Amino acid sequence: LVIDGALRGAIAANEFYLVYQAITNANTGKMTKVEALLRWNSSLLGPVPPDRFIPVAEDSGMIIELGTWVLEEACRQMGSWKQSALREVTISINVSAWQLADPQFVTLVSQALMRNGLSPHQLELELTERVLIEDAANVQAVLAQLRALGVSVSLDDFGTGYSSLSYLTQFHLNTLKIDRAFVMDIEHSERSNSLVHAIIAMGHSLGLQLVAEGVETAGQAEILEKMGCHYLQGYHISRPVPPDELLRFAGNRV
Ligand code: G
Ligand code: G
Ligand code: NA
Ligand code: MN
Repeated sequence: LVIDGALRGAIAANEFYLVYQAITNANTGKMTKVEALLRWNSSLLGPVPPDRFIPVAEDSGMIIELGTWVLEEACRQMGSWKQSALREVTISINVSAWQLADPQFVTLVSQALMRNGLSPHQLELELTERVLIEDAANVQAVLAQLRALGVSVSLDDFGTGYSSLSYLTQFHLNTLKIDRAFVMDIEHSERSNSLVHAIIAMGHSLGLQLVAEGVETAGQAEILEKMGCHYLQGYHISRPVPPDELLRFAGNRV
């Protein structure tokens, strides 16, 4: 309730900002994508983590407005990187179920791209498995429209929660993001190691790109690269950082 009240007006008061986490090519180490992650510094509550305010924004419907702000801000930032070392990266943003159900969604995406002079190939949308089951028929239609537009779609936190392998054939996805819960133990647990290996093999045979999340050690990165995982994301590579820090990091990585 307190969060809900504080959320109202927080966009207008400029209390939100985005941080960016590098996603690197596992073979070359080059930064090919960045994930935009939302942060809120509330004037009333101080910093509130997204795990706490996103569900509240979803319950109140405010996530539509907030998600639109994220989309617009990420595209604006991307646009500002045109002459920089980051000009070729793809930006990945998180999208919640409500946004996908909004009849305006595809229009909002295409307008944000156009307004900022971006190619649709520079944008990737991250969906969770929960998004896919909410209204499967509509989601399929929206994903088809996004695909026609040239925007990529990735399935976030793969393997947790609502996991069903039928999603992989039912929905047209470009990328699977292997949840960090599996990546965490690959060095020490034979079972986690086998599971990640199997997910990567399955992704390959379905023509999907694979991103490992939560890569925290050089050992994990090496195992994942040997397994054929295409991209790595996690504290071992970089924490989520503000735009200026990302630019500095890109200087060494692009
Ligand atoms: O950045 P952090 O690891 O604290 O994020 C926690 C959770 O909040 C993650 O599940 C992440 O996907 C989600 N999240 C972060 N930014 C956004 C956003 O812009 N939109 C939505 N819908 N979720 C986000
Ligand atoms: O659900 P989603 O995958 O979007 O969540 C991303 C969240 O994971 C971000 O909030 C980010 O801060 C966090 N994160 C990113 N890399 C790592 C990592 O290597 N270890 C841990 N523990 N968390 C990470
Ligand atoms: Na994500
Ligand atoms: Mn994830």
